[in-house]
Amino acid sequence: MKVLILGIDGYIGFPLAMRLMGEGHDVYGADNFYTRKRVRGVKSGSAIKINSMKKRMELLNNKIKFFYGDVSDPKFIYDIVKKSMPDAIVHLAEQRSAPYSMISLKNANETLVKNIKSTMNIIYAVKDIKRDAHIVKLGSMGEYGTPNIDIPEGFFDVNYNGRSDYLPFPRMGQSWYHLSKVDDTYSLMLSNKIWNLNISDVMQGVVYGTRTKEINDNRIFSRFDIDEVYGTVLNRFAAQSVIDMPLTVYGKGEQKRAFLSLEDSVTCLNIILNHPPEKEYRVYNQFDEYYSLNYIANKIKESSKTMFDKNIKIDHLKDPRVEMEEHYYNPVNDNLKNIGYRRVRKIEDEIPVILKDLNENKKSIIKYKNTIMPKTLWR
Ligand code: USQ
Repeated sequence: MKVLILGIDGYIGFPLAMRLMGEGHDVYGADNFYTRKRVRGVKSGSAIKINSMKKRMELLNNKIKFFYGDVSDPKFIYDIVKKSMPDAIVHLAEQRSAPYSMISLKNANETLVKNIKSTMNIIYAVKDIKRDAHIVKLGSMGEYGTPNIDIPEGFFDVNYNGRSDYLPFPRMGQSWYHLSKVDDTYSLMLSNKIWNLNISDVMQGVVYGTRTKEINDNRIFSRFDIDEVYGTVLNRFAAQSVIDMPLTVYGKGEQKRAFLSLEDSVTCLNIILNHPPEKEYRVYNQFDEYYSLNYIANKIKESSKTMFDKNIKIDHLKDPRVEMEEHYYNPVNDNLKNIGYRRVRKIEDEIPVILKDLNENKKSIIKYKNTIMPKTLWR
């Protein structure tokens, strides 16, 4: 299969490229190092040192064809789709931080414009150049918000005033970032309806971890963000514990979120690529399990005690976000299970691996320490 990965330099993009290459696919990738630049912009960096793209390509024996450019530029997308004529395009190239989108009007607009435009560019390039290509688009479990009912995969049966229909499940994103993903979802749905494009829309939970089965060599780590803007919760708690900082649980910590390891994320995307839809728009809720933030914080605390005999404190900070701190949460993830997904890494086994890797990178966590405490306020 010929696969074009947009955002190949990212946390998930690079490990996915290694997985696909290892399975004998022809991998093409695009990136403009937007995340590297934006993370530097908040005076942070990957807590685990990563190589330049040139070096990354060399380590992979220059088997990947890399295109430098911006996915929100239609000319660039048309050009690379023409050059690669892919069987599948994996779109991981959006602005991916909810806090970043909440900093100012400029950040909100940048997120909305960049994300919505990039998805539109891909839709049109596929329609015009390679209509049978499979678009695998990274959305977010956060598109659904936290409704007081079960969360299905994209659609549900509705009975209203004596009539019934099968309709998109309500989306209630809690940041401009999440709303940009909601917009993508509706654009993809429409593109399937009018042009029969093959779409897998992936509602992914919070990803954690330092390793996949390909990351067994210290030279090929993926990036690992810990700052308040780009770091996600479990990875941040792990980094905080390594430098003996209290864990920064926002609010009561009874917020529940869907999680999966980096290995499981790459595994799921690979399975989805191997199951292209036939002129269908399919939604996958991509996660392994859901947990409360208190549960995650306690797991990190326990592992720090067992591994390093530390007594890490758990702080409950006033929540900088506007979100429910206690709520019902019950999403399903049957669609992935139905095409063969089974959890690869258990959270209990993965946390000690993360702590060990981060402990070896303690100096760099200390270097970025000032970027850890939350400053971005939703209110
Ligand atoms: N949180 C803390 N302490 C922290 C950081 C976060 O308690 O130090 C809490 C947040 O308030 C939130 C939860 O942890 O309730 C998750 O926050 P997060 O920063 O890990 O994740 P989020 O902002 O939701 O976004 C991340 C990715 C995004 C992806 C999303 C999946 O950045 O790209 O779409 O996870 S989901 O959360 O399912 O929407």
